[in-house]
Amino acid sequence: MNYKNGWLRVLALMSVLALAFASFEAAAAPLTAALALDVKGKIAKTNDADHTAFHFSEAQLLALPAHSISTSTTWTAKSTFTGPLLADILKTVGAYGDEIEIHTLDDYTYTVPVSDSSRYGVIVAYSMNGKRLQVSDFGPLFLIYPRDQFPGELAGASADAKFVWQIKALIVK
Ligand SMILES: Nc1nc2c(c(=O)[nH]1)N[C@H]1C(S)=C(S)[C@@H](COP(=O)(O)O)O[C@H]1N2
Ligand SMILES: [Mo]
Repeated sequence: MNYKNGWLRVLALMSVLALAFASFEAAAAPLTAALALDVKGKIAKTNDADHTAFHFSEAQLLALPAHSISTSTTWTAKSTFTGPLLADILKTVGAYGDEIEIHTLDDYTYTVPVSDSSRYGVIVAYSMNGKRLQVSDFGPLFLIYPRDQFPGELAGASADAKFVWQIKALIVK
């Protein structure tokens, strides 16, 4: 075998392997949506160009102190949910309203009172049992109340509406 031909074959084989590996890696990459959250309405602090919204990046959400709530929900067996306190998000943006209108990727909207944040220590969860919530699995952000600790107030069908998943924005009213 000719010396030059041999090396060309090795190079060709290596590029085929590299390409195959690259596409395998792309296919195996987890479908985790980047965390992001927009807060608008009655807020004293904004960080966007036209001063109407506070946009939380993934890094900003992860920088807030993480809190956990262990509870069952209508859709999930008892699990540990983790994320920032809704109260800390509201504090960061200087929220001064009484209600929060929540908007989601699937265009569901529900309004909860700001008082829920301190009464129940509500969290905006980005993980369940240590795993990031996927969009197909209530992610990227899921409003979690300590339902098991307040069965009278939070376990009924009417309270289910508070467990809003696929959150993309909060409007303080
Ligand atoms: N993102 C999102 N969260 C949501 C909903 C929704 O449609 N989208 N439905 C809410 C309401 S009104 C209740 S009762 C339950 C409804 O969930 P279900 O569609 O499984 O009945 O989840 C709450 N959270
Ligand atoms: Mo509902």
